[in-house]
Amino acid sequence: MILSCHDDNFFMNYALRLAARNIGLTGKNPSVACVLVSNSKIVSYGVTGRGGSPHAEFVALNKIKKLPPNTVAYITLEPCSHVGNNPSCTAMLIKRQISKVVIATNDPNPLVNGSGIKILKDNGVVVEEGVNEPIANNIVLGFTQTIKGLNPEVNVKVASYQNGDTVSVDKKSWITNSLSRSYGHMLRSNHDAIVVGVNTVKLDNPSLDCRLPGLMDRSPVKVVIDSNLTTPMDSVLVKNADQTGLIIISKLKNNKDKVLQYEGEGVEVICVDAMENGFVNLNSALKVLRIKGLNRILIEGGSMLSSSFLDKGLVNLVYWFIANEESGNNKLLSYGDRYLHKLKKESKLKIKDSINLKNNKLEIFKVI
Ligand code: AOF
Ligand code: ZN
Repeated sequence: MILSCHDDNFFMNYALRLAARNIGLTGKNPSVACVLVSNSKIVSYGVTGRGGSPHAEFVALNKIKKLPPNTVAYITLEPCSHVGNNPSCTAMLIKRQISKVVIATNDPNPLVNGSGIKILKDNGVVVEEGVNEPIANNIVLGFTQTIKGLNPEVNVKVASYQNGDTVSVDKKSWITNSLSRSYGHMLRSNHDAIVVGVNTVKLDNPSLDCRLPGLMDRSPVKVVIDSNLTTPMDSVLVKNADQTGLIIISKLKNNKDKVLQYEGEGVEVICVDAMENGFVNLNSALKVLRIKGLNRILIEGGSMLSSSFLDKGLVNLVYWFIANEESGNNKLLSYGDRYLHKLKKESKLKIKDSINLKNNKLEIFKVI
């Protein structure tokens, strides 16, 4: 049976939703999903596993011993054609006599890059490309950037009062509601690393964990940008470093004793070069994170650090949570706060999505 175009969209959408579930869980490998369909019915499905193995196609094909004739595979990324840590998915699809493969987007990995599609076609498999491609591209954006040697995907999280004043880092009590905070934790779960500045550690002493029920094991690596190595030894991040991982990125300096002290607590200290203003070079920091296989980075503050990343043109998306409270009008905005507002005013932040979170709102902006 030949499935219609309508079916292609439907099943690919289902596959894309599955792939989205494992974002932040698959290491430097992208999260991919494969849905096997026969007679308009799903007969199996798979998503890339934790740490990037097994591949989605392997999971889907291994769940079912005998495939019905004319099975169609809906795959969110072109199947791999090489043997790496995992066997070639293209070879597996051919061996299992899949009749048609519908693909959302091509694999930018130079080891694949169209060869998966070519091999399938050469072996008589019908291939349909580009179905719901923009959604798939968003899911694999961090991977696409890093495989090309570019910086990881960098997203910034900000919270502000209704009148636009950004929540200052010294504000201990929450102004956003619990739904906004849950969404914030969900963002933590689908990024590979959370980055904060050392001042946020000193003022808030955060744990930066994902505390959503069922997703607690998805807490990403924590990173502190700390030019002068002053992260407090008794901070929650340092105390938990052994279990949850902590990287401190500092500028080049001879402070071996301090480094050894942090390392004794299970912290990894990495030194990079400094910018003219004496702070850590953020481009170099991102390069270090890319080399460590961290493809999606969430900047959680403070506003100075976020605005520095924005100023250098390093940010992909801004997640802006808006509370239902007004701030007092005597609040002075920090430089970082003012910079964020300036970008918004100058239309450098293009609205991509707006989500209602009870009496709060989340606006997602693409940085242009
Ligand atoms: C797929 N299905 O689920 C994923 C793919 O070292 P390996 O063997 O794991 O290969 C890694 C590459 O495979 C990765 O860079 C990307 O090109 C592709 N990812 N391919 O067929 C999957 N995650
Ligand atoms: Zn594969």
